[in-house]
Amino acid sequence: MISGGVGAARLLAGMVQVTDPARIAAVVNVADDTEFHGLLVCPDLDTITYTLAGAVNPDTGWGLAGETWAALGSLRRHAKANGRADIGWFALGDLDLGTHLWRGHRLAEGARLTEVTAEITRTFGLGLRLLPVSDDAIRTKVTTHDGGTLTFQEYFVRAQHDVDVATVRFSGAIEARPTPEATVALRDAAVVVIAPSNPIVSVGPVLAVPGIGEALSLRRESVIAVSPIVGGAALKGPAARLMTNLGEEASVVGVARRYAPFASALIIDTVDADLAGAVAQAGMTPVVAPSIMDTPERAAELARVCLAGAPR
Ligand code: FO1
Repeated sequence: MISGGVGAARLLAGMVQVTDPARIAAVVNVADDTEFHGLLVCPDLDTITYTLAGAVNPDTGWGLAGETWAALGSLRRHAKANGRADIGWFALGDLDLGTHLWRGHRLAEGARLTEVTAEITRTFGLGLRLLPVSDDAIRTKVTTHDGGTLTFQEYFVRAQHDVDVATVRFSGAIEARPTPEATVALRDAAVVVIAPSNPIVSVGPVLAVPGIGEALSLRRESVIAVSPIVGGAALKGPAARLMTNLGEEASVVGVARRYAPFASALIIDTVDADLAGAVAQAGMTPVVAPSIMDTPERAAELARVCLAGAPR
């Protein structure tokens, strides 16, 4: 599954109910990743891990349930005393910090992000494979109309994505190489599912890695996508506003136009059934099915549609 954060985590939680987790590989976006205080934070990888482990903070969809904030409080005390409001705005909880300390330690030893991710999923007892699309650094950069450039987390968290975006680019994507594990997973999978993640800043950076977009186009008939846009809006996050900012239609039709080159079917929610014809016009086979995963059962049902729906 081509995966971002929360939407992918929900669908994967459905997938593991309907098929053997050992047969599932998630190829995950790494362009949200950001260095904080010398530690690499990987929000999409960690959100999926924590969600599938049943350990995610249910209120936020990221970080760990039952979190405490002692270390962050101490960091913010230093920042306040020394006039550094630019330090400490990204909330790292004490339990979550343990994950970043482990990852930072292992990366400093020379381990690949793919290896470290496998270790973290082992810690949390996950059965599926979580594969960063690349072990190289890819970083989403957003420019705003006043000419400012923001890292993804500055855009998403500090600005609360409440800004209009002029351009989105994935710094490092051109030079990045897909990992061997991700390449093999996308080659050998019976079906590739594009999760209901943000088409621009979650799916986009994965497909921007040289070789990934082409690999999907070659097997387009067995690639199926779940629209992250329902009734013209994103279920969570800035997808609709971003698409509009970039001149794309914030609808299932806009998603179909974006995904048609590398995916053959698009699952759209029942509220968008009247747009099925327009989705077909855009070059994708519409599959109408309930797409709002507000219960585990709904997630499992959508997972079944993905596994059955892909035209062979
Ligand atoms: N999202 C926020 O809105 N505020 C935060 O302080 C925050 C901290 C954070 C820490 C670790 C982590 O893995 C994710 C975190 N997120 C936070 C979510 C993060 O911005 C993700 O990039 C989004 O979920 C989009 O993928």
